[in-house]
Amino acid sequence: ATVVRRADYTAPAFWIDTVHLCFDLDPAKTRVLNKMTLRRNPDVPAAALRLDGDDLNLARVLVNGAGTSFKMDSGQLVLENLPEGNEPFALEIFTTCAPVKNTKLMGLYVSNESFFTQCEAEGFRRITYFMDRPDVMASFTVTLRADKEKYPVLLSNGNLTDSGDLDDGRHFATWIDPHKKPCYLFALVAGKLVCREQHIISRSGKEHLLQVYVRPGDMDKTEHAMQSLIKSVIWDEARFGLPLDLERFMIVATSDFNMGAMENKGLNIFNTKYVLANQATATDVDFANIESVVGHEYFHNWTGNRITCRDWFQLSLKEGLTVFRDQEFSMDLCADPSARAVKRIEDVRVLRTAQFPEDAGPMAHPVRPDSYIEINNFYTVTIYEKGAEVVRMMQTLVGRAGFAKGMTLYFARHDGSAVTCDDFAQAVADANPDSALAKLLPQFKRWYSQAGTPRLAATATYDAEAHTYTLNFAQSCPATPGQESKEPFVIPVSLGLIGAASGAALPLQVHGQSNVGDSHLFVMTQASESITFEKVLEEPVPSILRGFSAPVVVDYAYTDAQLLALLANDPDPFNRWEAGQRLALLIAIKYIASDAGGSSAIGQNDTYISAMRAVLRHPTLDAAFKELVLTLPSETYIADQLEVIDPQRIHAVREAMREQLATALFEDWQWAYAAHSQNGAYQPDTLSSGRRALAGLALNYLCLAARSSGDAIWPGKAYQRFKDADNMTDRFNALNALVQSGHALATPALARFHSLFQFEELVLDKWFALQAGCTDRGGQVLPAVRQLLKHPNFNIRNPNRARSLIFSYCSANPGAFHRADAAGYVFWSEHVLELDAINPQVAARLARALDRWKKLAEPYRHAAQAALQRVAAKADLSNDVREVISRALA
Ligand code: HT7
Ligand code: ZN
Repeated sequence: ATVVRRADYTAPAFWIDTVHLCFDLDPAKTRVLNKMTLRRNPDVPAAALRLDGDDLNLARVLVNGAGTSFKMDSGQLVLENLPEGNEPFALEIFTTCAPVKNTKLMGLYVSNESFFTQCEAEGFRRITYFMDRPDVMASFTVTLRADKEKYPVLLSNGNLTDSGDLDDGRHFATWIDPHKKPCYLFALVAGKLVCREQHIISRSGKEHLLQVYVRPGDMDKTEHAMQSLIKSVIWDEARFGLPLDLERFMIVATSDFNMGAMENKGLNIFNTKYVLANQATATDVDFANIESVVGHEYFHNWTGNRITCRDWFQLSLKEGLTVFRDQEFSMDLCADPSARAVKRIEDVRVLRTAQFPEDAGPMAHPVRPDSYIEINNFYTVTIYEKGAEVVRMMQTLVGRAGFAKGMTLYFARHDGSAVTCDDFAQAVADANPDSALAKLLPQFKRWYSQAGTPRLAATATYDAEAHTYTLNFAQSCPATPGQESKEPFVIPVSLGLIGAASGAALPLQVHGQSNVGDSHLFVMTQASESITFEKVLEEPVPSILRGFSAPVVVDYAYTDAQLLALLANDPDPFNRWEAGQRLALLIAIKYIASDAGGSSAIGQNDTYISAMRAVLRHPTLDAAFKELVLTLPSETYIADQLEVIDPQRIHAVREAMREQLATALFEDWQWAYAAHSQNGAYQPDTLSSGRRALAGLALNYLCLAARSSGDAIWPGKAYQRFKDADNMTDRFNALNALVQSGHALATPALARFHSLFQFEELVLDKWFALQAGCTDRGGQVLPAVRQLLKHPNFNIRNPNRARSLIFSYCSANPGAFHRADAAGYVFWSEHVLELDAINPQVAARLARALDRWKKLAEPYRHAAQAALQRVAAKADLSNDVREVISRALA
């Protein structure tokens, strides 16, 4: 396998100005005629033209209409005898491919008898020979021809300029994209689809046609996606002055898709999971995800499409920035500051449970990686979520208005080109010359080049006589593969102080500074640094890293009393939630350490329980926030805090803590359920979804408590709720409560759920995922999963279904997966190999389930290593899986 290195980048030897593609669509043999005009790039030394190709049958190559010599080299079509000079020349290439055999879902493939494409990152080469790299931008004209009855809808990027009937029941459509684009943004769709459409007039007075295409039968699930799209258009124009630059913007849903969605210019292709929703089939979380993914893809139209990446090492240029934009979009749509904070907490939870472990494991890489074997393996939480945090820190350092100015300068400088992460950071800094970002730019950019999660160790001293309070910080960053030592980062630390006794937010007076507020941004640049606050009249508790102002771990030896003070009083909702999580973590870690391998009995934890009761019963905190505070840190997050991971021990302690919360707060949960379960007509807004989330958590705890007491009332109520609910959120929460508490009523409820929704693919995914992710009591989950593999609704070729069963078990259910008998790992290795033969991208994601095997306690560690070695021993592994497994074993 070849290693691709960022340092080896060279500009292309040729430019492709225009591309005219003509497709004769046929599932078994699609013909592709590719007519291009090219010219030599005068800025680089003359070289042969190398065109990428993969799984194509080449029939003809003509240069300026005449046959030419060519050779094949490592899958590339190499043309050496091309016209000299800088004049454009015509190149015509005729190939065929077999979409129906394309199980990788990259390039042109068939799903439910329709044609779809996926070209990012390197799928276009599976459609035709091309310079498949993002810095080659061309004008595309596309003609599609297909059987009219089977494929009545023919779509591609841009504007429809011609269409009509052909002989033999076939028809055609020609699309011209007015914008130059890299080939990874090319798309076509052909099939039996219906669409919801809406005309909108944008701020500038231009009219646009918005369309959402789905399979017939799914029209009643398209309203929310359309509304999300309209909101996205309005938001990007209002917040960043970025208008829709197309007459027509289309979204098409397919149920076979490797990722969430794809931002092809004017023709976004989506996984159905992120389009289809109505109250009967989708949960509040689904509704929220759809809004944010529709926003994300739409926002790519500027950050990604108008300005794209010079090479794939710059992937976070578009992904980190666009995640940041979709996070801001969701926050700006929130009705109040509390809902904004809830969204921020949810985003940080994803970062800490998925990205922090990645940054500490064998796949750790910088936000701008230096090398890769398979680019598909680098669509990671580091590129996306950590990348978004890096952009967020820039905004913190230049302010919201300053950041908007930075965006404006970025577009003024680079619109229509393919650029680097450096170009983006430079634009934001140059637009804010007096900012801390501008002054610290070279050091700030270490966030792009150094992998690993920095740790910020804090200590404090209070001088009660001088009324000064000093916080000392020391930063460090662990070694990561290929990076032994790290230079200090620029860390924006948002700080506050809370009176330990009064609970009041203390005014912050920093020596030598005139402004006094109750929050202060301390920009740390050295390995160790201090800050002193003056006129501190009472002993404070530090509120460090408010709003999670940097993607770091804060080590401060908080006492329980300090955490309780923050939980009760911190005006920063993020740190208020964080205090509750720290309290729970302290308890979990104490019991995990106290008796490795022994009983899971835990002590009283009265203070914690009372604090949780106070939050639950709090008169003004909102329901969504309470739900987050009362949810214990995940097993994965707890594991990430430990040097050695005993997954069974972690599971047992966390379950014991859940049972304790369930029984000790039984009456409070009853109250919470009653107070939050009537919500009137269903609306997926943040307020009512927060109420449903809290009612769902309450029901979960009530059924869990019933398990210990033997009481049948709450399981009975949950079953009733499950049957009567008028929306999927309440119905699924009730089902979840029965399944997770292991109550006998779970069996009929699951059967009923299946029969109600057997024709709803996305709901069946939930049904599979719930069973595979269920709390293990005595090892029943793996046999159930194996049984479900044989279910008539299971299909390993469909990524959503594979994820719902296999991934939910291997990657999202540590208590069931890490078995002392190694059977979970055997299951994992079998399915990595099976999937690799079908869809390497999906297989490589599954392969990552054992990333952290070196931290496992015995007997898990050896068993996991053996499973990895079994996979590694397979001779014809894909590059995708080989890269993940080799890094894990290195
Ligand atoms: N930019 C899109 C990436 C994507 C993708 C990458 C590899 C293989 C399949 C894929 N589907 C979509 C998604 C996004 O970030 O918006
Ligand atoms: Zn994206």
